[in-house]
Amino acid sequence: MSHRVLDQIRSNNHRAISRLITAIESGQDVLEDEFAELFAHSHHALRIGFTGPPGAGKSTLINQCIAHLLQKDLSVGVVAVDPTSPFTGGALLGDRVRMNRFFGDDRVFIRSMGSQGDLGGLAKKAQDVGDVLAASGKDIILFETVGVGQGEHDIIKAVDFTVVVLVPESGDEIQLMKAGLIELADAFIINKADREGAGRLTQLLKNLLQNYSPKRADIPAVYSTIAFRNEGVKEAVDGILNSIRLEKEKGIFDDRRIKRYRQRVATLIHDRLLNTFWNESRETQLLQATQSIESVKRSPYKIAQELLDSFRYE
Ligand SMILES: Nc1nc2c(ncn2[C@@H]2O[C@H](COP(=O)(O)OP(=O)(O)OP(=O)(O)O)[C@@H](O)[C@H]2O)c(=O)[nH]1
Ligand SMILES: [Mg+2]
Repeated sequence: MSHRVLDQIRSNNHRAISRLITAIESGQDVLEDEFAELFAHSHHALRIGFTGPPGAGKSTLINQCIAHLLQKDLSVGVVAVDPTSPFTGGALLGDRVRMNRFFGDDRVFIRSMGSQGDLGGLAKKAQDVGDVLAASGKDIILFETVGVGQGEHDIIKAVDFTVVVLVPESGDEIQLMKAGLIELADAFIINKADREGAGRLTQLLKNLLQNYSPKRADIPAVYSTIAFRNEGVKEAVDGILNSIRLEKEKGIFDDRRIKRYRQRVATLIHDRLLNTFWNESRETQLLQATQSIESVKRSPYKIAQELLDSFRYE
């Protein structure tokens, strides 16, 4: 990334943004000094994550949210992460079709990312992409991800505010608890309120949140929407922005950012150490030490220690 590219990003040149994101996606390391410069211009942006089961209406909701945010004179970047898709570069056709009404609008930049089998890497890349969009001047960065596994949770943990989207068919109380969604959510949206069971789920969730004593000061709000008819979405957007404003006043917002920054540094160290550790020589050493069924009768701790003994991080 040259200074010219940085200038282009900062002046919201969507082609340059797109190219840089492609570089990040393909695993090219963005040079640290230049990333630092870019990062310095990314702090103003609010990062909001939307997670929930497949087909809950996350993309439809985000699509409507964009319009409401634009009306508030807020520009928007969207990072739609699909861990199940190997495609990259906006190849999620469904998302594209639904969101392309903003095509050509320089206040909106939408990008889909696939996993290529590497979920851990995806979380890191999605955060970097969010920073690029923030540096381009976008006020709000929306992340969409299917909330099912750990890797997706890693993505959602990197945001300032997490919205969990549920639908009447998302299931019962126990499933909600199991999926860890209660701990994750800063707000809930019950979408598909036109469907049977939506009222019951909303009530169930509200009761659950009242009784469940999370280690947090305020209980997450529960909004009800019919995304494809744009019903309730404006109220949800207003409510969420208001919650964020209150969290800022109380210092909760900053605390969360600090915690997440710390986590990000720890993850980078974890990844780098592992990458440095597994060089060719250690991979060979492991293969040689485990060539026969006899050899794997030794304690695995011993092999691990031998490998570690040869490791000094420089
Ligand atoms: N009945 C009903 N259908 C809806 C509503 N909102 C969205 N849908 C439909 O639900 C389907 C899935 O919507 P998406 O927005 O693609 O859902 P998603 O959560 O982004 O899906 P994935 O990204 O595949 O996980 C689409 O056919 C939408 O038209 C709603 O409020 N009520
Ligand atoms: Mg979607």
